[in-house]
Amino acid sequence: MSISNFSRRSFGKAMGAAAAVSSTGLSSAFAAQGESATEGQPKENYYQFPQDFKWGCATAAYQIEGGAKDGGRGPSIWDTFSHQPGHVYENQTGDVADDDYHLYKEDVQLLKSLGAKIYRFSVSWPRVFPQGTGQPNPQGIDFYKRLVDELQANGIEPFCTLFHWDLPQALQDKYGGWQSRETSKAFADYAGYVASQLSDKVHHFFTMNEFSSFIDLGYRDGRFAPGLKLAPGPLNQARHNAVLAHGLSVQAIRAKAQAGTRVGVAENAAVPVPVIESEAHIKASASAMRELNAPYLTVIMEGKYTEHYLQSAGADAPKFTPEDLKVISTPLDFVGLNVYTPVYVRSADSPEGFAVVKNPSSYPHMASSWLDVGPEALYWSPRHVGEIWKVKEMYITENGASSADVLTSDGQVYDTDRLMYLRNYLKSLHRAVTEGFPVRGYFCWSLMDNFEWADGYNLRFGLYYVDFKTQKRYPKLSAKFYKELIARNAVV
Ligand code: GBH
Repeated sequence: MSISNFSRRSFGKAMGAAAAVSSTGLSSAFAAQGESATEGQPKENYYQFPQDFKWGCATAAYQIEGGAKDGGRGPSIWDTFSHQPGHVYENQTGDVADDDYHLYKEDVQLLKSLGAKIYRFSVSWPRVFPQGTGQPNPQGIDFYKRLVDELQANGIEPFCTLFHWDLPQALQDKYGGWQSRETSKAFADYAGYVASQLSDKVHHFFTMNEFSSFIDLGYRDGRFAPGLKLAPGPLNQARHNAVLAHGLSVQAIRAKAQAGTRVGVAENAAVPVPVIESEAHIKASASAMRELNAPYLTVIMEGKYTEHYLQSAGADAPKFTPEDLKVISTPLDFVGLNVYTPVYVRSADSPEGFAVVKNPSSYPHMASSWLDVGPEALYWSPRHVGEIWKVKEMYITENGASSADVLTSDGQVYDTDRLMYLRNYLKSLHRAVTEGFPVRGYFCWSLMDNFEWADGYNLRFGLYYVDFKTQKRYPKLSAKFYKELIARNAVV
């Protein structure tokens, strides 16, 4: 769209108050008060971040790599699941995705062009161990070594996630995947191996991404791979095996990696936002934080399942030993938080002291129907984690939005809704950082459009638009926004 397509009125709006007042002849009145010095210029950066704050992007292996059969890669449960009809939008698969397995150098240039200083990618377990265990595949680990070298050569610090849902199919077949603690042990071996191979250059590892997504959606609702609908007992055991795998892998990474390697987790903890910022509702939201995350982040942080979780599970509670709980709560160097949407909470007279407030049907959401817009989530997530568990280092490991992006004939994407989303969420993050909650960096989800799990290629989360027929990438308006934001280290 060119400027001439704007009406005079919308142009004024787009340019902000400074242009609007000058067009109505009021600027001289403001000039008398000494306020015209920045007319037509960006105002000072009110939402300035600390100097050492790091900005970057996140992706995940199965969502971008493609190369499903290249370099000796074995099948993952997502290959199997997406190839069975009826699971993914239009039966699409990650066979090719963004073809990043071949185009990774080009994709590193996309990061560089944004000015990104950090990049969070994930390693495909079946690329490195095609059968999940046993002999590593040298070609598999070599791909990640080349990626890490390329990032380093371009001044981008790699942050590595070890599990973003692409479990080797062999472990699903042999053990029922996360239904067995054999898978937990296999994960620790794999994690230790990758850390031994990459920790000369990768100093930050995330064990797992979003327990509730791959367990609750994969083993309870059947919407994600492996598509199971387990009863509550086996489901709670799978949850336990997943956090146990996390803990075992923290220990394996520390045992096998170079000294100084830092380890954390990347979790989409439910984010209770108090309906009103009054004492009663804030206290309720803090209780909700512990209870709504009981099987995952709470047990990792506290080394205990909450009474309420165990009681309400009754006979279906997971079976575990005291030693398990110690392993699960092995101290971490940092916590990664994936933040998309809030859970509104109010105080209540119930024993737990809180109630979840369901949003009305008019509540606004992004292109993904689940993605309710609630910028405060990016304030309350680090605040709860900082206040309740005294975590000393945090990263926002994912935050971003889907939009019904349209590529114009001249190669532009005007994703104003994504800008609206990011701008407001980042103002909330700024508030958290300003109040001293130790968030050290932010990874936007995602660098580029990719395989959005059950939604296939139908929903786009990228800063870069991808034409999946040609594999050409185009910077959206949001990429330009993010670049400006990174350059000024402030919300713009
Ligand atoms: C993240 O999950 C993932 O880590 C990332 O891979 C993904 O691309 C990104 O979000 C965007 O979705 O279909 O109604 O059952 C965010 C948490 C959990 C939100 C699963 C969507 C499915 C809702 N997601 N959930 S539904």
